[in-house]
Amino acid sequence: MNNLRLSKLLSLVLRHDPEHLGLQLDSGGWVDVDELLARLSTGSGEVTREHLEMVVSENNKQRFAFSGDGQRIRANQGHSIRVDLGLTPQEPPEILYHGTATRFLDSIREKGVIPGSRQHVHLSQDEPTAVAVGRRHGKPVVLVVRSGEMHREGLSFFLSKNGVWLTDRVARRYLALE
Ligand code: HQG
Repeated sequence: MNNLRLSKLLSLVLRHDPEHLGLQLDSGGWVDVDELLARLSTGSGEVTREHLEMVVSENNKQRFAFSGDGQRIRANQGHSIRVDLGLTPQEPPEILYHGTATRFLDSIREKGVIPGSRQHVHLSQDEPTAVAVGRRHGKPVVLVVRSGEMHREGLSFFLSKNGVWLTDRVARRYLALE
């Protein structure tokens, strides 16, 4: 299996559909590495621990992490399955960015930014990252989020291990929109 295919399969299984490989995530989103390797190795050839470690360490967005003892693995963020990542709420920067596509703007004006199928709304620390996130859905547009104000009003923010800011939703009034 090539690296990209393995990485995409890990995203699917560790964020959305562990059943795809007959696995289950624990409450923290972890799966046993040996079990994962066994399931990955049934189809088109063996996946070794070394291969998995390489794909995890070289992943361009650091999407996955091993537990401290190396026996378990999970996705750092992006889940649609309900998991508790055990992240501690953090004070966000005054401004964060949400990259989206222009075709969603009308609906966002109405409802604010909502998590869709994922557990959280994903926010970026810088505009170029947000543009790249938005481009996945169409013509990109970057929304400026008044995260500092949200935080002062009691809303929680979490910073994933790979640098993505997460929050439950962003109400219309915290967005700089025309
Ligand atoms: C949009 C990638 C209509 C929202 C990225 C987004 C990220 C609304 C889409 C991570 C809406 C959901 C997540 C509303 C929000 N009406 N559309 N009221 N509120 N939306 O893929 O943020 O490469 O679930 O703007 O880098 O694009 O997978 O979320 O366009 O970190 O690791 O609904 O996925 O990471 O799309 O991306 P997504 P996202 P990975």
